[in-house]
Amino acid sequence: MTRLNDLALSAYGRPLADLSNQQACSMLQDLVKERSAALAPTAGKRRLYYISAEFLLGKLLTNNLINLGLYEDVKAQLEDAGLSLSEVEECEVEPSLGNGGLGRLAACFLDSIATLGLPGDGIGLNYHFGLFRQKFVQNQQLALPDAWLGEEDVLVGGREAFQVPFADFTVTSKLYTIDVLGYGRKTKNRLRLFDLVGVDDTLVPHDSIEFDKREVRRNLTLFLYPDDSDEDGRLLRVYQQYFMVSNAAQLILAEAVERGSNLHDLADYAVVQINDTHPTMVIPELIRLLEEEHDMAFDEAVNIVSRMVAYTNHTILAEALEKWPLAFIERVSPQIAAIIRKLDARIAKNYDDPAVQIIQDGVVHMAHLAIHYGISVNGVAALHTKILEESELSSFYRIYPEKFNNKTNGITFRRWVMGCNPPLAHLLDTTLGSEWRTTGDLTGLLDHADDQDVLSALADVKADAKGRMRAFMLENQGAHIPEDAIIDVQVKRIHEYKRQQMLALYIIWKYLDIKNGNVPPRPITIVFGGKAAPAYTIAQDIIHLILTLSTWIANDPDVAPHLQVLMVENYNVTAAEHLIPAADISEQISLASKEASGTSNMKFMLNGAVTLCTLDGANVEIADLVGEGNIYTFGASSEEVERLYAEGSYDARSYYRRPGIKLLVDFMTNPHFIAMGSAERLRRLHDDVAGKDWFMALLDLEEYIQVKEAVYRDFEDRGAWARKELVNIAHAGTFSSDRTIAQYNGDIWHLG
Ligand code: 26V
Repeated sequence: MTRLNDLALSAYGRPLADLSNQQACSMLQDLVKERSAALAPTAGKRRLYYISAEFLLGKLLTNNLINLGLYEDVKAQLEDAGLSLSEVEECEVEPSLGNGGLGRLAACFLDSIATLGLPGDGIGLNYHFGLFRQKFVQNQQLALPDAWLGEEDVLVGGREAFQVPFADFTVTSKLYTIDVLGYGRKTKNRLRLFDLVGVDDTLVPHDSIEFDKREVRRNLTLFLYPDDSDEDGRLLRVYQQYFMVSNAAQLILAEAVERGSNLHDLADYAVVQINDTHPTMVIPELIRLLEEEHDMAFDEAVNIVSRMVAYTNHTILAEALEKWPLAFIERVSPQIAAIIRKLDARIAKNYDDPAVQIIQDGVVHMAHLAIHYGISVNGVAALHTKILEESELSSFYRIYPEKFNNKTNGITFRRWVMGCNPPLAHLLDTTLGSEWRTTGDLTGLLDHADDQDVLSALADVKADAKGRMRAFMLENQGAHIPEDAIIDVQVKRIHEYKRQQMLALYIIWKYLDIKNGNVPPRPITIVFGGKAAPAYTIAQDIIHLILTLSTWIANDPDVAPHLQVLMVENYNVTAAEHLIPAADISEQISLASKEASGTSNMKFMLNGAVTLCTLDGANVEIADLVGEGNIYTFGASSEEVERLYAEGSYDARSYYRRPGIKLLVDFMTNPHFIAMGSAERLRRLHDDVAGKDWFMALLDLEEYIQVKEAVYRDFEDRGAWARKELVNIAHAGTFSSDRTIAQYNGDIWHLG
């Protein structure tokens, strides 16, 4: 392996020990670039294109070093020189190209596709200001532009790529490439990020994410999910989507031809996985290109494209199922609108069920387009797929039962244990040997479930992770976490269905209980993290409630020593890597049927947290694997919830009136508490929970409180708890994204 000291001397004219962290960071990034430049692209006739509006990559350095097999050596050499890899990595800026679970899943998938040696690239957009950077001001979320690209482009080497024809003008795209390395592989894949030639960063002020939405020729790739609360914003999203898929389609065709396709056999050369509906217009765009630029007959083009596109559904929430007025698509690309009309007419001719039409009342249902003209529809956990088949998409399931399949999500072990928890990876090596690193199989741990040495080593690993997390929280936001605190974590986008408000109500209960003299045996630290969509008022209100509770409790000397509430500012992949290894309890408390899968649940489990959950998404599979006693479940079942919605019989008011519940909900508007925050926000949230509670937090609240108390009690039996931790880790292998990707390939892609 390269002597880093020699590298330092030649790059900076001084020894490694004298480099700043920033210099060491750029030097290592250059080393990774050089090594990956030497790798050949993964070969194969049939290539996968994974198109996604989001890729939530996280920092790349550690992951790349792990995959190149350089990690241990680099770490040791840095340490010998008095440097630390984790401090060096702090100098890397985390790319801001994703939003939540769907985007992080795409990043884990790229890692696994490369690791399995499969030929497959990601395709997305290079957003200059990404999602947004979250700041807390006066206990409220402030959304700022995240200028992650910095002064100079982090992504060098972009090349002019394609012309994208919009209705009124044509733009030129630029293509950036991030190499995607597989673990221990000699080949690489790529993430291809398209940008707009002429994009103008100066449209965005420093202190706000507002900009002129109509300047499409200059704003197209500024933000991921620009505000869509007005028509200009919604139109901009359609522009972005068409820009993304037109580039993708042009790239796919050019590369297929390069590999020898005559385009009549295109489906043998390319398969497209569309990550939720955002890339659905790739279907009409491929058809358009085959017709217009390659003189193919419409029917043949439709036939070919319908054999090469597969769709993954990530949510059943009605508001997240994309529907665009045909008139918008018409304004962006009349050719695409015309093709969609023709595709719709075929369906209307063959099927009279109104539920399966593509265009309904002038609105295009993107998922319907993807299902009719694709080879596969998959959900992301067993329960989710069942709900798609039996209710949400049942009309489609009746027509095309063979298209439906489940692919339970997974996470890459390179980032979510080797990268974020090296002491745990080391313990797994010494206990099991290192095969788990490639097989993902951790079940051998079960043989050690009663081995006191292993259990106590596991306790040390957790203590170590807590130390790193406490340092992170201190450095990042000046929070002091007690050394022996239980760490109880809920990190995910802020949404009513995920029910952060229910955990907030528990906190109020616990606060009052401690006030009444019931002091817990050790301090409890409850940590939230997550961003709220800027236009989603109630989610902003929930953040405000959490932050106000945090201040309120910190200011109460009776309670503060026993209960602490923290919210991580600007929760992102880097923060997750610090929090997850330290967690004792993983909060997965969505209203049953609403969380398609969840993936943080898998990351927590892999790092030895015990799950407190409803039977929703992949929690169901986790519960089946670890068995009773190693997980805590509560709440209404998904069938009960679906029945309540179907009957319209859930009555929040009747729960609110119960004295125990009313006390907690009304705390939000008690005059002292409200004086500390925004009366408008707290009253609105109060009235929403008490009067509507669309995601039924009050339905499950009493049982949640009871079960949560049992969890804290059980935590005090340290031996029994360590065993639960071990059993959870032992079963996490099922959730390796290598397993998920092998299934996608076996059932849908057939690459190679
Ligand atoms: C939908 C929309 C629609 C409104 C505008 C912005 C926007 C952005 C994203 C989406 C789709 C979100 C879907 C999503 O992230 N689903 C999550 O996917 C994870 C990976 O499959 C899964 O684990 C989570 O349960 C699911 O919520």
